[in-house]
Amino acid sequence: MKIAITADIHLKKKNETPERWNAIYNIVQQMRSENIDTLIIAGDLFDKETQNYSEFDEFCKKESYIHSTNYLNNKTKSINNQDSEDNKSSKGNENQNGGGENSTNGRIKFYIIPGNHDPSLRPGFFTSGNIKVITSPSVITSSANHSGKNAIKFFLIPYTPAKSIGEVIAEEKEKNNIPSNPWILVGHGDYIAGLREPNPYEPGIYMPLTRNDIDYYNPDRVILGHIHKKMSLGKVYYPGSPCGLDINETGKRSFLIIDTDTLEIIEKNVKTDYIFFNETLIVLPTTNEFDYIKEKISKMIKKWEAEEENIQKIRIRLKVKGFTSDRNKLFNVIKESLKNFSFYNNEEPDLTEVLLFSDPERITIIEKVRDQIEKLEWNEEPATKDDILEKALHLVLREI
Ligand SMILES: [Mn+2]
Repeated sequence: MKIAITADIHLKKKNETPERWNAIYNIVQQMRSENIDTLIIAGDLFDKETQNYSEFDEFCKKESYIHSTNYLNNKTKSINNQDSEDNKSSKGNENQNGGGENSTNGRIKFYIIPGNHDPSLRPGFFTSGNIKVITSPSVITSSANHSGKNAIKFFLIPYTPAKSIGEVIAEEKEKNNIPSNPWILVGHGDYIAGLREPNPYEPGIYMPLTRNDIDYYNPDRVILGHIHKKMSLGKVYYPGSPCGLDINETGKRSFLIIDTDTLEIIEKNVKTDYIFFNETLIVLPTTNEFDYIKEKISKMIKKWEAEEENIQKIRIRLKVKGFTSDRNKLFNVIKESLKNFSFYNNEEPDLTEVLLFSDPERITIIEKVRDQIEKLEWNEEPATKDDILEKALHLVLREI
């Protein structure tokens, strides 16, 4: 059986952030077409806590769904003090339920883990029977597969301020609440091993999970919300936000599907309203400087891997740095090269860090430097070739 997982949708009111609602709607559509009926949301479903959750409640009620028998067992085993709601065994014919508070009625089941933006979510905020809010560490179990293989246990941990994920697991271990393998840890926080990119959306460390925690408690997979950029590091996966929240959340966005038979995790693209790209280009005042920038731009566009139908969704922010012989011409060349694309918030290419330069001798030097840098075998760490070129430019060309 398959289960879908997303996080960090940061919903506000529909009329404020229609693109975020469209993203979760698209996830649900794709789940339907693959016959997946469980969605786990690993924190920050909402951008902030409000007094009104009715839009999401209605959204979940409306999603009627062709019934499949693959529900997570209804015996959501409840640890700590969480009320155990459903004790019906899943015999696969829930259509009989015919409504009632806790009936899922063939709709997609939403398991919501509170994140640092919505830490106080409670089941009482929602009336739709297919919404489960996880308010304390809880194990949910997938149905056994057709070949009768072991069911997979998901250990869901809500975000808790001033605690680490490791501390919570340790506490639960004391109480013998950690499931036996195979199990999947789902939480909301920072993974501390080799994480190079902090979350620019919110600096600071949130409910950390360390490499040692993972080695010691040994979940088979870990899926975390909080970092908005999708990534995987060993057995740790961040689905990332399924819709770029702003120009800094770039590229195509995804959600995850986990196959509980094989523990394979795949990424699925979300059809979003917009795709953001936030780019920086370096310009050089060489004799063929305008061809050079045109080529750079066409490489940049290639790298976006945008299908024809996605081109009109793209929103760009472009910062240009370096030196030119003609700022006005440079500006026009860039505009012309990107005429098929739209800029974020109708901005223009930003040329404020482009300086004028016209000394032929030093231009010859910088051409040579550029060619040498291009020849370097360089893995872009800790600085990119463009970063190096930019520094070199300033060394050679800046006014003395
Ligand atoms: Mn978030």
